[in-house]
Amino acid sequence: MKIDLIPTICPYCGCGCGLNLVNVDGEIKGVEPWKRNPVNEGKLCPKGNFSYEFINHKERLKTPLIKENGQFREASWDEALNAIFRELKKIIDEDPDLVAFLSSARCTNEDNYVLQKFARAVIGTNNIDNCAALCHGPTVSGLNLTFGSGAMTNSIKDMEKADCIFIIGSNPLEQHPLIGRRILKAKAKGSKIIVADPRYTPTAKHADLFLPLTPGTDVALLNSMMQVILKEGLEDQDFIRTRTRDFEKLKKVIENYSPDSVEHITGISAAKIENAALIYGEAEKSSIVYCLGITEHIMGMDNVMSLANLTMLTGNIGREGTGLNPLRGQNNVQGVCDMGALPFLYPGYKKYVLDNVRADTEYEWNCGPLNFLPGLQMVEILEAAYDGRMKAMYIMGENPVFSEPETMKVKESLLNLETLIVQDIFLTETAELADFVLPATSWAEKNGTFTNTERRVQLVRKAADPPGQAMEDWRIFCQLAQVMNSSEMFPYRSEEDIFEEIRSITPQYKGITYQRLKADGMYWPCPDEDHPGTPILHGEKFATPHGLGVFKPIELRSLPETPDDDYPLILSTGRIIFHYHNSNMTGKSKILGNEISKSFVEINPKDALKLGVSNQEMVKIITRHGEIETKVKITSKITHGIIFLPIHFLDGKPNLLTNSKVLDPSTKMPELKALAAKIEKI
Ligand SMILES: Nc1nc2c(c(=O)[nH]1)N[C@H]1C(S)=C(S)[C@@H](COP(=O)(O)OP(=O)(O)OC[C@H]3O[C@@H](n4cnc5c(=O)[nH]c(N)nc54)[C@H](O)[C@@H]3O)O[C@H]1N2
Ligand SMILES: Nc1nc2c(c(=O)[nH]1)N[C@H]1C(S)=C(S)[C@@H](COP(=O)(O)OP(=O)(O)OC[C@H]3O[C@@H](n4cnc5c(=O)[nH]c(N)nc54)[C@H](O)[C@@H]3O)O[C@H]1N2
Ligand code: SF4
Ligand SMILES: [Mo]
Repeated sequence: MKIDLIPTICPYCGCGCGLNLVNVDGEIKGVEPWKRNPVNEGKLCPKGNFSYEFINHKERLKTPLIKENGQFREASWDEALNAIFRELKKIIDEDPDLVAFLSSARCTNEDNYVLQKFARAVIGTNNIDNCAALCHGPTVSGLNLTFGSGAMTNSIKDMEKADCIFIIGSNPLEQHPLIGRRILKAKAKGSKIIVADPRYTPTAKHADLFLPLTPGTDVALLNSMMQVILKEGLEDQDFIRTRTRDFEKLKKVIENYSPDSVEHITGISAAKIENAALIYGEAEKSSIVYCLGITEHIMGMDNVMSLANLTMLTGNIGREGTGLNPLRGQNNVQGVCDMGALPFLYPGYKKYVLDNVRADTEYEWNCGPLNFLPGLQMVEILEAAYDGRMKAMYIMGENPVFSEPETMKVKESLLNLETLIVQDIFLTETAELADFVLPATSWAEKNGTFTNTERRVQLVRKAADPPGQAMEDWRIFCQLAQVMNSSEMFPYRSEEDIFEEIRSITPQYKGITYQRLKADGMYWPCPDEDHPGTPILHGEKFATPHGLGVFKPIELRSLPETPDDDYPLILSTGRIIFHYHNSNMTGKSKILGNEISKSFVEINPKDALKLGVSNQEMVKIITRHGEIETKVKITSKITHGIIFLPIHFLDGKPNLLTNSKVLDPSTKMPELKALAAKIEKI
């Protein structure tokens, strides 16, 4: 028996925990701790512990598939890639912007870099987006306007140094468990924990102060906390004067948000708001942690900028133990954005509307003139497909049928395309609609890098051979480029070759090499090979063009739907610890499945009594957009008037209930955390 331990990175959440895959006689059989990995110090959450179980699953895609007369048949790579080329060629000849790409936060930096280069240089379109659009899009836009950069400002380890951690719209004990562990370590050292969430989550249990706020009212809470901070003289006047601008504009707006006046809006007593402001404002080092409870609203960007205001008002940025920390969701969602798999930006967030940026890239890539027309965002791509303005989509490692709002409309949009190509490791609900399905290697079968939520770039290492003919994502694009007579632009022999090109055109990655990553990974920005990397951002100046942080006066906007007589409840959708998105990977683990594998809805006992429903009873959840059936779970952990549906289960698909028509105008974020709903007995 031959046993190998291969150190690599967990394929699920943005914590980016290190683990060892155990290869026994050529097959992955388990996971062992990687004790010196600086992110997780050998500890893993249940998903990481059982992350190996789906790798050898019999449902893995093993050969390319071509749909004929509504049925898939197996095909060789040669046949599939040539057929894809013929289909795409017809469309590109008409207009390259009739083709769109979805890139993947589950894939490596190398995969994503090659996808966006293929889309831009071979196809000729900027229609490239990824799931960040449904996740931290408001973070990227909101922090760009205030700080000049949309990334987490401090490191995970650094949280242990905070005197106060304010967790708002985030449940790290379940969704980022190894960050949750750091928060508990900070608490053990004396840090005060504040949690603002409509649910008494496993994270909230550890709070010194819990604020059970009404969904969508965060701006009122934050403005009011800022009013108290100013009244008590807890603002950092030096910081405001030397490091920021537009403070007067902020001051004017927050005057209208006294704790008394927002009590009935937020559902939190004035005394608690004052207490939260004092704890956050008086601490020497206060850190903010936030996630989708802040961003996944149509006013998500307002929420983000309001948090940036609070951070700057108290000077809690640029130092150890402070900062504004959006916990990025997917294992490589930071990286997919860094790689420029975005409709408006090139690798390194370079603005391609600038002629010199395009000219430099044309030189680097040795390609003809690059398209300067702005690309479409994810929801716009689907809308265009629905209206017949998009003819082909190439989807790598995304499952929009499950994850985008309004499932039925998403399906119609995809079916409306002339050509749909899906590259995945399983035949997902999206892949089932495709004309071509291409089998990719999973994280365990590829080399490359992931960039975790704290901007740490880490090596992913191949631990086994892929099943059947499955191929690395980047290699599939190289082969397609060869069929399309563009192979000279993709001369890569290895992932390291691709990384060398990434660092030559992505300033943040310039000083990072595979060699340097071998120890503990490295934080970007890293401008040269002697630079140690940057765990804390905005130390001396912000990343805005003038170097100053910008205060944004934010007024509370109301949700697109508020409860009324017909739909008296607020429906929130979210996550639990054991499963990941539609469970297509975690659901293949027997052990995680034993924990839970069926849909349920959390209801407060008072609401249950009023509705006359009992525990475990099947009910209908109905919104103005659709309905599903699921099982009742009565719990006092959820606030009266709110119901919570986990997004993970195929027997209770969350996006049959959501709406894609009302979006935030600038970030195109739909409302995923607060919809008017009712519950009916069946
Ligand atoms: N186990 C597990 N972990 C995951 C994932 C997974 O599927 N499963 N997915 C990963 C991904 S992609 C992401 S983006 C992250 C998401 O991580 P989180 O954002 O932490 O997860 P959610 O459960 O979606 O929502 C977080 C919290 O926001 C609260 N909330 C809802 N509305 C509001 C509001 O208006 N205001 C406030 N203050 N709070 C509100 C909810 O009650 C919930 O507790 O998790 C990552 N980690
Ligand atoms: N109602 C509601 N909807 C939501 C949310 C919510 O809270 N509520 N959350 C939103 C958020 S935050 C997110 S991030 C999105 C997630 O939405 P998606 O990104 O669509 O979700 P995933 O299931 O992570 O999709 C990833 C796909 O990649 C495949 N895959 C995994 N590894 C590889 C690989 O190496 N190569 C290839 N080619 N494929 C691979 C998986 O099999 C899977 O099908 O969902 C969003 N949708
Ligand atoms: S915390 Fe996230 S990265 Fe770490 S083991 Fe769990 S799912 Fe994997
Ligand atoms: Mo996400």
